[in-house]
Amino acid sequence: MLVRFALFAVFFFLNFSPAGRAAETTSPLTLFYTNAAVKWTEALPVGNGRLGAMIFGGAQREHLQLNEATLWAGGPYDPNNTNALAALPEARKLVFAGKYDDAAKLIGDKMMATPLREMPYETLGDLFLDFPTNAVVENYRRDLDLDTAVASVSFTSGGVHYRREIFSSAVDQVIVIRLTADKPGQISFTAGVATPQKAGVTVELNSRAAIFGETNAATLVMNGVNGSARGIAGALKFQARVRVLASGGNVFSVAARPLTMSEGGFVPGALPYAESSSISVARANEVTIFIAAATSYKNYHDVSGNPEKTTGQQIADATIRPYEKLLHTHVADYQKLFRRVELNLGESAAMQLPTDVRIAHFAEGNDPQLAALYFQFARYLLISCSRPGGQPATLQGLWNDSMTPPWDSKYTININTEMNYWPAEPANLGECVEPLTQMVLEMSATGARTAKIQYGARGWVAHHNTDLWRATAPVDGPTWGMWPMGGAWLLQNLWEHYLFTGDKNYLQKIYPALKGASQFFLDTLVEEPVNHWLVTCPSLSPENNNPAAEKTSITAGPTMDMEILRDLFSNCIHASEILDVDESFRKEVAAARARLAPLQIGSSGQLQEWLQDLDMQSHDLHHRHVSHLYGLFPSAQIDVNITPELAAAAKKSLEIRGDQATGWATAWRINLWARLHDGDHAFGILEFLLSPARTFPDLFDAHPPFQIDGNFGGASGIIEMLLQSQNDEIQLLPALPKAWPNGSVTGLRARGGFEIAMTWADGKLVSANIKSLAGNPVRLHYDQTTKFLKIKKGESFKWDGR
Ligand code: FUC
Repeated sequence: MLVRFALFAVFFFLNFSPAGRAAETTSPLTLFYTNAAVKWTEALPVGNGRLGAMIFGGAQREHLQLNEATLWAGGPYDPNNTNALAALPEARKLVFAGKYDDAAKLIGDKMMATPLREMPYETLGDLFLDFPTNAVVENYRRDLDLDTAVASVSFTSGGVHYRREIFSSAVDQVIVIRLTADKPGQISFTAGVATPQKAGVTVELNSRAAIFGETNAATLVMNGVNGSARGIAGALKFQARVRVLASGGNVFSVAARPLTMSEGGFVPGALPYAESSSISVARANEVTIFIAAATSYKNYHDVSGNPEKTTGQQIADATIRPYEKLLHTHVADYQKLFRRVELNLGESAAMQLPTDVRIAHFAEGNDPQLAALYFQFARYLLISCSRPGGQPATLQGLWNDSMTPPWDSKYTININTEMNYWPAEPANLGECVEPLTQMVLEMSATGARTAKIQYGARGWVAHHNTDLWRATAPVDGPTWGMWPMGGAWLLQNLWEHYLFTGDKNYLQKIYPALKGASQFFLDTLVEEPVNHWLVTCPSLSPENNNPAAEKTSITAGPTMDMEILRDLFSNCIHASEILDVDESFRKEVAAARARLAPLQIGSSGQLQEWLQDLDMQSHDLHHRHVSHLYGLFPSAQIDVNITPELAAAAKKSLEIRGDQATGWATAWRINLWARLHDGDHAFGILEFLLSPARTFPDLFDAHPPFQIDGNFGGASGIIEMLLQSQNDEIQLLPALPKAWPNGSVTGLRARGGFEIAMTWADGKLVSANIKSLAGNPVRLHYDQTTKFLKIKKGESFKWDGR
């Protein structure tokens, strides 16, 4: 097999490889391209959880589009609508009378947030490096190494081989760009920054900084204020610093003196930045560029930070460290997280092709490794956009080039933000959930105001969106916003963190939020008139119009709400037992749980999405959201073994909905089919997700437009095909598709505190290693065999599945 592969590789390079490709070998963990990015979705992302860049990699013009995770529009604000509470009884009456459109009108008039929309996440701006050459570029390659989190660009031009390395260090909190050439005195360029923000750029010259011998330095300093949006004034200031440190040659500010041609300068064309605030480097041997950025954001109600001090310090600290040291600490820090999981789904010659070509051909079926790369890319993205102390992954993670991005690149919490974190625990990146935990705890404070002002209720509530300022009131319009379940769903992600780790301190920390959310529903659930079940009202089944209405989604007690509430109440009860608190409250919660509307199977054998059997009259049978199937995944209330009738109904609903939808919705379907133990069906959907229709050349998910949830949901789907651990049972290879007959994985996590490694061949388990991290008992299942085990904490059990 190996020999065959090697032969093919040689053949490939001789016959198809553009000049020089053979020079660099492509590891299984590398994305690579033979052209510079033209579009943003061809550029490659780096990030340290806070500071991100999209790298275009042009030979004549390098372009880094930059982001800082707290640079959003607006400032602390209170969107709650004081008219809502008075309108609530009437809204409920109209819903229960079946006058959904009238209810929606009333809700739209009286209950929506002011402003009606939340604040967008914004770009920081762009760094351009313009190189004075028109020489022919050969041997061009740009790549992103997921094993080191370093992007690089290399090419030959005018007889010189040039190389750039770029990474965003979480240790040093700067982006580092290293430019080298294989001959001395060959690096000349002009560096400038541009931004759509209200900002000014100045240059600080530090001539002869002389830190590493013959060194010159200068710094671009961009100071600005964030945007205002929807009537909320920008309350943040920000600063970005770009320090250019050259070894050999000279560094000038163009403002001080323009470069002459003989100094390696050139007459720039239309530069996207002000020439008066750019830096030129002439004839350097090598150059290191440091980028730091910060805003005055401290938290959702405090914007008194000092970005100038922060960036100044970060740049000063980074500059005195040799490049090799910066690189080494970055790689070591990143690999602590990244290297926990290895996945091998099989290899083929297609691995040697550029990534964009592989995406175009994935459906042909000879590139199983691309699925492994896609999985590891999601892990790379999560490590790069969600680090402790920072902000959670937005709709675009950390990467956004606009002031008005799609859906504001904020947090849509009726699926998208939750999906972002689906792979976090099983893919052994539990630490990356910390920003989400912090956000939810903050929302439990802002959401308490919404609960009180808009519902007259205790506890807290959040609707279908939130932003940097932790807004929790219903936004956008009744059809999208009038959904009180966003906070409760997010709590399920936090609960999962507890299930995977068994960390009681963590449980203690999130318990008040669990309790507060439960209190809100104890105060606001109402009895529906037909069966006298307790239901949410008004509410909706996310973004799917109510078939009994003309054109609104407004309804009472949609299935998803009941499912989320069953989880919330159960988790709250369970937590209060573990922590031994709130005994009488626990009973109240249990009583309410018993009265929730049950799951119902409709006349077409489908799982009902609404209280009434309306699915087949849907305005959109193939709607992207599959909200009522929450019970099957991410929840486990519906289970092929425990509740087979409901699982069959969920399957029917899935068949009706179809396989292909927007990026995230396609990814959700993969997870659902894996939970139905149909690996081949799941794989067929993965083929669509990994096609150019749903994956951009840089492997970013295409809703379209770019939305990162599909990357994370897709990775989660791949895990669900290999390993499941719901309902107290670890299932090995529960949905292995025929397309992956041979493979192995190490480092996956299972609920209850286990770490799993597996090898399989010819579609059958060869061996599994189950390491216990918490000493909990476990039920282990493969194929037809179940084993009950008690593995001591820290010890492992090896199994061949028989
Ligand atoms: C939800 C989805 C859309 C989109 C948006 C960000 O509203 O229905 O498809 O993903 O979030």
